[in-house]
Amino acid sequence: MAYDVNAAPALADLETSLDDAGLKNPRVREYVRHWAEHTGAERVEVIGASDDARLISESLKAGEILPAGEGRYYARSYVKDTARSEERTIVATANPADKGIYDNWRPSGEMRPLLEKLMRGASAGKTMYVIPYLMAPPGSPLEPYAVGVELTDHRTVALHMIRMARCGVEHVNNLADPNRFVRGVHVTGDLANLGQGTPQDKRYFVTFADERTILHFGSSYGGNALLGKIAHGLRQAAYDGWASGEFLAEQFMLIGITDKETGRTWHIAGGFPSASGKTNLAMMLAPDSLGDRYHVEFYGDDIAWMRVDPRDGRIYAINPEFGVFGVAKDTNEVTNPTALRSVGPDTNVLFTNVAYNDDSHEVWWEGRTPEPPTDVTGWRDWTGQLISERSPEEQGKPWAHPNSRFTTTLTNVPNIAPDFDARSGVPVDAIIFGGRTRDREPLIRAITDLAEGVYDGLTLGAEATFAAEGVDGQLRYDPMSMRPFMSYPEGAYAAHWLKIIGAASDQPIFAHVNWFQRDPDDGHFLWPGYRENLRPLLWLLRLRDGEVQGKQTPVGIVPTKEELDLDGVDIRPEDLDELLSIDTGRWTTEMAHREAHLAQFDGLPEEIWAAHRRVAAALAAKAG
Ligand code: OXD
Ligand code: MN
Repeated sequence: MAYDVNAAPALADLETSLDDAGLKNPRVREYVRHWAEHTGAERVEVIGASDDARLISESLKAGEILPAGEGRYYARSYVKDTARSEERTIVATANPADKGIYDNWRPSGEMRPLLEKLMRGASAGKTMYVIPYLMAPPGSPLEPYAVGVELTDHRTVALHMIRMARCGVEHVNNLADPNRFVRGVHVTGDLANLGQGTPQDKRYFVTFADERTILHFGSSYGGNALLGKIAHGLRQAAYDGWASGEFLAEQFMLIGITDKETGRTWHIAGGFPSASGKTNLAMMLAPDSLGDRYHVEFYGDDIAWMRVDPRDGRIYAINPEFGVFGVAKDTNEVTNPTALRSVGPDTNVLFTNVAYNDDSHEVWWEGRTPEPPTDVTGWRDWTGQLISERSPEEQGKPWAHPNSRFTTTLTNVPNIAPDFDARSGVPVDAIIFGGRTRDREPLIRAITDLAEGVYDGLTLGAEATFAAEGVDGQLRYDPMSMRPFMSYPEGAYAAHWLKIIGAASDQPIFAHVNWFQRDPDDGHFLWPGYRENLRPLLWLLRLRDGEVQGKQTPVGIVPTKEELDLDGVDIRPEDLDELLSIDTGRWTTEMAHREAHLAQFDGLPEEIWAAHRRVAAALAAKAG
């Protein structure tokens, strides 16, 4: 269909709607005008958090969302639009030196015209929602990097943004530099005709990092569409943090642990590749036997920005987000009761792609209960198909999509930290990394040297999850859990880490954790996990405070059995021995894989290579 420029909103109407919304920033208005004309949107609507109730009722009326109990809502996505697409995600700049191994770099001169062509007229007949937002607690020293305006032609995306970011015109009206905001344009496109996953794939998700512009075309799902979260909060912010030399933006959770006896609170930030339990850890409760003494507080489950605070020389972290976009699968009373409480009645939670009951408005996903509801009356799977009409061959198919989600604001999380929106963020005592590894990695190993800590983050990985992804026993490396979000070269990334953390006069301790070691014979997990994960973390904090010494190994310090508080844990002595020991042979094999992994990265700082050689030499001496 030819694009008819006359269908674009009359300029006068557009100005009136911007005036009515109180949008004063002239540069934002100019930007909205440009893209409204370019995409051919029929009308423009500026929205913020206070529009949520109205947007919800409009979406219900239009059938875009369905009621899922009191103050809970449900949406299905298009069937071929269910996850972030890494192969279609690109970082584009003018400088070829920005090309790294994982950032999928392309010249912006090539990508700009492509995206402009795809977006031209592509929102015809639709409303363009203008969403000014802030990816930081208000008043944060990182606020200048946190301001953005997303334009989206999808109302459900707008509802997600309101939950995931602080939204409203107040975030852009009085900027010291009115031009300093991230420009994010999201155009859904004709989802049924985009060739998702085929050689004719028309989708493009591009961050023009040096222009602070994000253009995403061809999806309305998750990080493809909520531009504040991953595109701005991680890719753009990581680039900005590097370019400015001021901060790190990482796919990290952030928690606080308070000792109620002494009143002391520690904070831990940490990166985990997907499917390694990051959200469960971030929402963890203290085990019953330690609950009288310790309280775990939630700050965030997915993103942390970290900088040095000149006032005390410590690393401070903020969670730039305002909500949780959590994976529903396997969330239940055992794995994450906190998550269930945060999606209860009147939380205004939005579920996506879980199973839904037309009659009772209940939702269900795999792992919510051990078995699906026995009475299937009214139940539809995530595609909208009635379970009762499934053919015999379809019976085994999951009811919910494996990447189905719940979207809820931070304030619904029962153990949200009281200072979660503190301007300065919170001081970080420890930075942890953890993957899903069935052997080799002990329960916890602490690293006190900065370069060895960064080296450990760069060699983070998780077991390949299915055969096609990797060789048995070999990790899929995911440096700092940032592989899909890297926006500049890895060598520079490592140097930037050394610089930022190195500038702190009181540096966090590093550690690598692994809750997933298994018995090679019967496959049982050696460590009970979940709430018990607090115990190795408490040991780490005591180590940092000099209260325990642990046992030095070639790959870090591990706890002695006596140092780990195991009161109330049901664990076999032989499993505990295994969890706290280092298999030199397995580690030596791993070192060769690490070397090949690191060798891909141009300009990797010598300190990182030196750390690698130190660990290798210590292992060789031990094997001796
Ligand atoms: C992700 C997410 O894709 O947090 O990592 O949604
Ligand atoms: Mn994530």
